[in-house]
Amino acid sequence: MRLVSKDKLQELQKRPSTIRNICIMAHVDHGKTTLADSLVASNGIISPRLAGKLRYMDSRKDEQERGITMKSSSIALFHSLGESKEFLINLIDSPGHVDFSSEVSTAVRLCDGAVVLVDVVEGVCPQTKVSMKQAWEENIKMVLVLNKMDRLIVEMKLTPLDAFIHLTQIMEQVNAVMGELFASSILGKTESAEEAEKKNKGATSNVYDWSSGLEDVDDSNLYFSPDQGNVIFASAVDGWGFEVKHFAKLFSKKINVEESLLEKTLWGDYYFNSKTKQITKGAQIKARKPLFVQLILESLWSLYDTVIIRKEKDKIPKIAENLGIKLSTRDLRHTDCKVQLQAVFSQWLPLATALLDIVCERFPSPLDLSDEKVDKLFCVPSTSFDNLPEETKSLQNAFKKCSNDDEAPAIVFISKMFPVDRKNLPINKQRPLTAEEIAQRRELARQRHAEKLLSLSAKVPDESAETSQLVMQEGQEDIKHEPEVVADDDAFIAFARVFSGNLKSGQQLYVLGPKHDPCKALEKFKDGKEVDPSLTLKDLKSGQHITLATVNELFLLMGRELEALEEAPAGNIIGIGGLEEHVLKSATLSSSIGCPSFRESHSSLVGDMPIFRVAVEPCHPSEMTALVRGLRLLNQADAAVQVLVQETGEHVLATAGEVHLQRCLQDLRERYAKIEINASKPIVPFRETIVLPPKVDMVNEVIQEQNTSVKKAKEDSSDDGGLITITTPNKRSILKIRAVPLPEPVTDILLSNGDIIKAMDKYHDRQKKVEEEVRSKMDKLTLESDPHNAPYTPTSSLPEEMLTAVEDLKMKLKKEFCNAGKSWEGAENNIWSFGPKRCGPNILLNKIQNAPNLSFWSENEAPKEILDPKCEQLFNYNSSFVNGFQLATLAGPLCEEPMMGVCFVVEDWAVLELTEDETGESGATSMPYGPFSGQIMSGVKEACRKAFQAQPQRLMAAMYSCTIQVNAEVLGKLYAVLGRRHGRILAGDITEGSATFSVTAVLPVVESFAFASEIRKQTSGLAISPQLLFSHWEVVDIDPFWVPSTQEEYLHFGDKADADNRARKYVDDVRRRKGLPVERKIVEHAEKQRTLSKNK
Ligand SMILES: Nc1nc2c(ncn2[C@@H]2O[C@H](COP(=O)(O)OP(=O)(O)OP(=O)(O)O)[C@@H](O)[C@H]2O)c(=O)[nH]1
Ligand SMILES: [Mg+2]
Repeated sequence: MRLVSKDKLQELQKRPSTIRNICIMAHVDHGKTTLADSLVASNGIISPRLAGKLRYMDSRKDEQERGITMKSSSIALFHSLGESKEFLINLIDSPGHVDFSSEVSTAVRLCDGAVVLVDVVEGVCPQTKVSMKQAWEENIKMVLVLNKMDRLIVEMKLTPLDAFIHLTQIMEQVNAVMGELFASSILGKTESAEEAEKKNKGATSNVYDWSSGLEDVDDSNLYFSPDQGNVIFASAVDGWGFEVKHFAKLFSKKINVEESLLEKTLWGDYYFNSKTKQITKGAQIKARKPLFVQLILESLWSLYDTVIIRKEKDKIPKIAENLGIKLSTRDLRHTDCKVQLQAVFSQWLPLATALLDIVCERFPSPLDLSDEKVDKLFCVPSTSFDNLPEETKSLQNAFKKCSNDDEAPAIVFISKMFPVDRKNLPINKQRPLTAEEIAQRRELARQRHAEKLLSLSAKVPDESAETSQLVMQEGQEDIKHEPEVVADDDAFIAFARVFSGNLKSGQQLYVLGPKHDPCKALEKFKDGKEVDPSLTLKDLKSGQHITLATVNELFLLMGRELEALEEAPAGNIIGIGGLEEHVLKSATLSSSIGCPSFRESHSSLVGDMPIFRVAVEPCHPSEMTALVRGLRLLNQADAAVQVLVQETGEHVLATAGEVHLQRCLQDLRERYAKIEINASKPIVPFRETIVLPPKVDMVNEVIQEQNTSVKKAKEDSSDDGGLITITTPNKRSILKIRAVPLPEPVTDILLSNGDIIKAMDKYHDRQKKVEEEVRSKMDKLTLESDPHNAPYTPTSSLPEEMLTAVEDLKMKLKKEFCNAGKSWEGAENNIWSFGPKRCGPNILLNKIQNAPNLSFWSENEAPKEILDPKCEQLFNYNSSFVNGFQLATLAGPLCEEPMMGVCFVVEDWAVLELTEDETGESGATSMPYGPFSGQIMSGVKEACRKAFQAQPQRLMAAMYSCTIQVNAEVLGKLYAVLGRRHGRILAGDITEGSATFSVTAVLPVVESFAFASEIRKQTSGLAISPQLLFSHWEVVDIDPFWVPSTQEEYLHFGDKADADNRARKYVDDVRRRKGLPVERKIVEHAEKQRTLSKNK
């Protein structure tokens, strides 16, 4: 029975100062949902007996079956502090599995506080760190819950003192993470501040300030410590939790020490000196029991010992009396000792009270958003705050005020869209019947029954068969009706937080897409133009991000249930229905178009890159439209899914990992498309690269001769160093290209700075267009003037921030090129282009003598005086050349996968004078080879591919990293599984105080299918399912074309080298999938066939 009515909650919704929006975050299986159960039970929504077993927030069937949470969901709870202070708590339970980390970011976005859970046995795990980082980046406060304390007693059988030491270690681990976060953010800030200062000063001073800025910052409130009141010790499954404050109160009278003193000393190296009756420091040195052990842990241990381990039931009433609690006779008689334990704890140390007290006391209300957070949310990427339009600035003030007046501007952020079965919407749900109605119905039913009986007895038996048929028919009709209900069965509800204003149903608001920019929008609509209210998402053209929508349905989120609301005041987390047509995944709603669009916080997420792809198709080709519709819905419902249609027409589903993929496919089959679907084998991306010629062969012998693959390519037009010379078919252009592997750090820099390069490239493009426009206008004005000498000034220079970013990137590249050796020195100035897609990790390097300024960095400069007519030609064909390079890097020769870490050095390029005929501009009739620019493009592409093939080629595989907790007994088996899958173990340490090892390893993504289940099988479940996180690209160090060539290799592998070549296998698999020719010997032992053919 619910203890708090909807009306009460609605009343509380109107008082922002007593609202708390919080989320629970942790590594997978650390007990978030179990903890949420306790809180939900405290409101009477579920029975306290079921708390911890029901996992109420896991509403999906597969969540219950698998035992992991897959989505974040919210519930509104009531809590009162003391008698008078009443609070509304919007609690979000988030998933811990790495595949669903995007769901965590949608949760954090809406919250002001985070409860971080740590399993005291497993300690800080990778996702713990990730969630803490997310909370830190969103500037929200954290409280730590050390969960599963019962495992220390029952499973690990530690003594109270050992447990205390273990707990201090866990606290250290958690605080180390906090320290790291703090240091990195402070260093980041001081760095940018220093740069700004340097600029202001004009970099005149040569004195460098070596202090990092860390020394001056106060970090005393940063760390978790029980005496600060931000740590709770708990066992969610047994429903208990406490902070040290609770025990300080309890014991201050008993041992006659002031409560405040006890609060500060209960945790730490203090002990109670029974002689002096004082608390003294130095428990460890004097080998005394710390207070925490003596006063707290020992009582817990003895309770567990009596009830669970020794099962001394008769002692329970005594214990209850000592603790001052009353147990019902039902609990006392219960045969399950766990139930008895929970009954004791639920009164002695109720978890919900402990946690919700802290939440209400420590977390800020929506009125106290930190300035930093407001600034961050309001920041528009390309503009600093001062340059924002007035309208936006005034909105920011409203945002800070969080006013729920009807006049206040409405600002709502939608962080995700989630599907709800229409049948479960409040409108479609049956409302509970009143007593009168029930009586009425009963009467009606009775009458019907009586009539039926009468008619049956009056009729002959064969007629009764007829009636039963009739009944059948009626039944069938019912079934026929059903699919109609199912046809549009899912409604998408927006998961949203109202930041300002009072949202009412029927209100009309602007829906601002994620790419909306208030500056541009205000400019566009300044002359009184209005947004067309009939526009929906699918009508929007590129560059348009605003639609107008009416908010029709507002919901109170209650975990599995939704309840209709008439209004939603500022500060609340709510659901909004009826926005399917307007919001794809996330959006901002506002009453003004001057409101910036709150950005997704995906960039900083690990594991968010959808690396796991499959192609899907319907089993029956006629159901294609259902599939497409289903994919569209899935895309809307899940922030981490990408749906792509490839050039081949395949529909590709990109997901975060195997578990996520399975969930998506299941959703697609059962919910969105409702058809049978075939999914291909997972498509794993590869990269192609080249390496320096290896010094040793496959059996670790030093190689004397040249590498085999080089020999093969030499038949083509290359010299010793792999320099390729290509002439275009019309013999007018000659180019010489060599491929060299890029130094690894340079590739890394390019990978991590792709966005800067892309932004700069886009900027170039735009500049070029402007330039051309200006020039064409000028041409019209002064027909005689030489276009190249036209006085043209660039319209605007690079934006300030981009300029520094680009300078920074250039400096980094310079440093790494310098480190890479003499041959690379100064290479950063000769970069012509990056590829593929103009921002990838490959470089086109310009080493042409007397070349015009064919450089990536200076493209934005106005046309220079070109001295040499020969060079002018080159300048004209610049883009063809670059495009050829882009094509080559997009699909390498091994298996048409993108290249990575390759540098193409253009050593020479000449274009001979062309007659007008040959340029192709005068009509292509006289041209046997097509337009010249096309010839150059394909020439460059071919040259790049050949140059690539002239070097030792390698495949690069995407790698997952994972940490696996495994019992020492089965460690060997785990290593065997990893070995079979070509994984590499990075570290394997025993976890202090337990028999578990924590193994960190990397594993190729392509070898990772069903990894978790294999590990579970092999280790009889003694290893905890690993979390696979994309980590990096790694060269598979085997030549895909390797054949034995040295004596030793023949000895070792035999002349056929039957042993599988892993790289070759990957290459062939990809080629087969893409329909490319695969070289394969079909006939292995052909002796017999040969004799046969001789006879012919
Ligand atoms: N011994 C013990 N087990 C616990 C405790 N809390 C949770 N568990 C168990 O841990 C398992 C996982 O609990 P969940 O609450 O589903 O964990 P979660 O953090 O929500 O997991 P995800 O949502 O999948 O990340 C369940 O089997 C719980 O019974 C605890 O305090 N003590
Ligand atoms: Mg969960």
